[in-house]
Amino acid sequence: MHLDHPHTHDSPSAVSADARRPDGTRRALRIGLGGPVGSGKTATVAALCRALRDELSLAVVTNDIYTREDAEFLLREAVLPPERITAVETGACPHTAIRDDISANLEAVEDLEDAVGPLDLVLVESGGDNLTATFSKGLVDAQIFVIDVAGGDDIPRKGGPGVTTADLLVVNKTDLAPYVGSDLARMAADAKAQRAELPVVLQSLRSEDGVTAVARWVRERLAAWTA
Ligand SMILES: Nc1nc2c(ncn2[C@@H]2O[C@H](COP(=O)(O)OP(=O)(O)OP(=O)(O)O)[C@@H](O)[C@H]2O)c(=O)[nH]1
Ligand SMILES: [Mg+2]
Repeated sequence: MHLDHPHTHDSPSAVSADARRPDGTRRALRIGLGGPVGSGKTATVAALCRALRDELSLAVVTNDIYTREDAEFLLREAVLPPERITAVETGACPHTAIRDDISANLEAVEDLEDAVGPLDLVLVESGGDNLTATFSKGLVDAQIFVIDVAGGDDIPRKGGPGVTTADLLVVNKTDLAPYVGSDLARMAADAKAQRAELPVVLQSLRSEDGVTAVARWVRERLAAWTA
């Protein structure tokens, strides 16, 4: 049981305190991707890298509990040059490393900026977790919560801070809906009811559109960040 997390009620929309590096230059926009195990976080990160790497300077931090599996996947897929991909091995519940003790992740982000910067964007993927997992606003400026249709079409209705307060909710693997009996219209309606004006994207990375809508949202965030 985790009953004592002091940061659970941080507003994920709030911007990290230190928007500038010690030398006064603006640091990269940091976007976190969280969500349940296997929902498609790494696949979304890979697709975002492919969509944005020619127009932006970007890097990725992955979190796994016991391995570097996700970083190794991104390296194998060559979505970015290897020096732009770093793994954090959390050794504990993933949310601990993105919300409670963010030091290893912050260090990873700052080391990347030092090594290959200046960067426009750093994507931080959380290890797969549960519906309560959110990022500390001290680590990321905006967060995407990724769920998928195969996890059950009642997930948006079940709520939790990821579903209700993430800056963007992604309902992934819509191509699988017919096979698992998920009602996409209901998922979209439930998500809207939980999130009021906050955006929701339904996507299939197996479709032609792929990550287009999420990439557009990232570009908008970046434009606001650099404005
Ligand atoms: N059919 C289908 N499969 C997908 C889609 N997106 C991801 N997958 C597959 O789903 C599986 C899990 O995807 P990952 O990206 O590894 O999921 P993850 O959320 O990073 O998983 P963890 O980091 O282990 O929590 C992989 O086999 C992906 O190829 C999609 O849109 N449609
Ligand atoms: Mg992953």
